[in-house]
Amino acid sequence: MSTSEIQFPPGFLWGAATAAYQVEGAAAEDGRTPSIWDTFARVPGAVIGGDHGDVACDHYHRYAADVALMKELNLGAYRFSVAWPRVRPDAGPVNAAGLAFYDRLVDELLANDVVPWLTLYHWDLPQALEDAGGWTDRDTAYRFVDYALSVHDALGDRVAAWTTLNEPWCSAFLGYTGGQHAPGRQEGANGLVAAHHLMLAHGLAVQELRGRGVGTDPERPEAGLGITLNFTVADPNDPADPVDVDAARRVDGLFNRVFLDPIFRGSYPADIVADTEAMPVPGRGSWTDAIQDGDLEIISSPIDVLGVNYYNGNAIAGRPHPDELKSNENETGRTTSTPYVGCDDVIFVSRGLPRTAMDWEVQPEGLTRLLVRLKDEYAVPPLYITENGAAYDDEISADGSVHDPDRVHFIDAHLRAAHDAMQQGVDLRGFFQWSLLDNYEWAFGYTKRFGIVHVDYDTQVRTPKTSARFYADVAATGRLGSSEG
Ligand code: GBH
Repeated sequence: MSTSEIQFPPGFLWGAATAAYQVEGAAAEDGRTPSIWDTFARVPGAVIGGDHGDVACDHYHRYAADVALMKELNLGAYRFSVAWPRVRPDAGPVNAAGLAFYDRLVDELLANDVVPWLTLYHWDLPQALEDAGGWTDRDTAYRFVDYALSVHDALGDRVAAWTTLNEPWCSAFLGYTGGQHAPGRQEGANGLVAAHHLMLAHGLAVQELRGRGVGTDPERPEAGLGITLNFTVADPNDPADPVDVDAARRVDGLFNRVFLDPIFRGSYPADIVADTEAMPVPGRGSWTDAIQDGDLEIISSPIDVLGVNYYNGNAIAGRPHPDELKSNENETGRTTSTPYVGCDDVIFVSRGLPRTAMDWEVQPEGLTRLLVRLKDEYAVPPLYITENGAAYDDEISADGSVHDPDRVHFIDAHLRAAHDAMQQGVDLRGFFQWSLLDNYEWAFGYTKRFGIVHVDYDTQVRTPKTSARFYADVAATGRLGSSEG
């Protein structure tokens, strides 16, 4: 296949992303208390190797060198998250020592001309709040706003880009329905209650931060309020088979539309409500009882940017496949449930595409279709790809370099797919690699390497991979070269 030369527009934002629990370490320092991930990582069988984030990439202590590396790689922006249990330990009063880390980080970024792109919540709920019910408790949404405002008090003068939540799908459905992620609860439709409270937290924070002027300064065009959602592209395995078509509809509804519709249309998707309304939920008649008057107005408060995380799509089949359904046991022997509420009959069918080390199919054209769909079906604000990337089994070679041609190819193909969408009228403003560094890959611990920079977890030495050099070049020029082959 030959490819042509591509030029991204001037001002396109090139960045890389991380998340607090995945890179910071310093788990008990300066007053930080446990989050649900500190707890979950210690549940036998929950995480491969029992890995936890106590040290991770030690970014808490090495942030200055890491920012220097970003600069060296020509990155224009760094997407990071703030750890709620540093800022409000045990969900209590503000902890100045914890906030001070982000103060130092933001100053270092600004001194190096790297735009700080701040996410308030990337899955590390204070354990104290989970003990009080977690995201299935409505009060957690109000506690999130208190926390968000304390972060804004400290950083609002210097940070322009504010993301409320990263991937509420994972928090709600891997956390409370499937049990693959913290807090590891497997409570069926209670995941929809968690999703609603996450959406409420988002909307309330948007209103409060907007009230403080976030996203209203014309001098800061990169500024704004947003949320990052993760998406899938759910294709029926056999488009002529109504069973597969219906399975794909349900997965699309429970992954994409259950967040897009309340945010951009002010309502939950009727088909998903109809499918799930009668399902039992602990302590409530229906998950929809969690929706109070006015909630959807709050949730649909206007935002300035939508962050898009895309990794892969799936071919979806709907008839029961008992053999495959048994495979809900993970590598560590802990049994989990499907995160798709009521979808025990649904399986993902291999299309024979190349796969990453996560076993996810590599499907760049899915990104084009996703972006065009967002433009066509929803009144979306400007889009940023806030995560895209791949894990591969990288190895340090004898000369100390890390050659990762598969990742270079992955990045190249997805940038071309994003550019295709722009040619079709999508207002895409930037792209963040997941991830800057190899890091703690949640239930997979340190076994999966997503970084464009290799991390040696014994020495904490960072080694930019071939893909980092490739991406640095794109970031400097906005250009992808032509190739034959
Ligand atoms: C993101 O989650 C996270 O924000 C980030 O912290 C994480 O490190 C990164 O991605 C890599 O995992 O059903 O086999 O088709 C992404 C989570 C990835 C969850 C794709 C659903 C579908 C896999 N999503 N996944 S499959």
